Amino acid sequence: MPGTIFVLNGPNLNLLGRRQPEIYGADTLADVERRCRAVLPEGCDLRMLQSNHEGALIDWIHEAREAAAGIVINPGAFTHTSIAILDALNAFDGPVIEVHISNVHKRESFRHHSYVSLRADGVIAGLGIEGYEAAVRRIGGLLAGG
Ligand code: DHK
Repeated sequence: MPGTIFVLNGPNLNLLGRRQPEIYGADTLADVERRCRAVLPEGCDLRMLQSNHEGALIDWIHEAREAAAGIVINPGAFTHTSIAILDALNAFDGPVIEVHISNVHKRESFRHHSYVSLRADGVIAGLGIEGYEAAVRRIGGLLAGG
């Protein structure tokens, strides 16, 4: 089923490739976008978005209600704090896949809880930026009915 997939990225992910590369790797968000586009399901389009501001992410999730078929989201640290992002995602009807580049469960205990997981149809952690590709593929599968 055709449609636009929003790939939303939260705070500090604009620094991907330069920020703590031992945790987040050397690839940039532009590399993530290229790799996601390479696995884009037939008939789908992609919008890659990043903000350091919670409200901007919420506004894009609201926009997704009309403009997106599915959402891939790495909310960054808002994963662990934002009931507002959870509420916005709960107002979106399509598939949602949550991505974390690092294995959050192997890290500090404050990273072990995710509000977004209460809504996500799937959660990927610790696959590096490959997690985004897997998420885009999975959205395609869910949109196709599986
Ligand atoms: C990215 C962040 O910025 C952290 O705040 C999260 C996540 C983990 C990631 O692994 O992609 O705790």
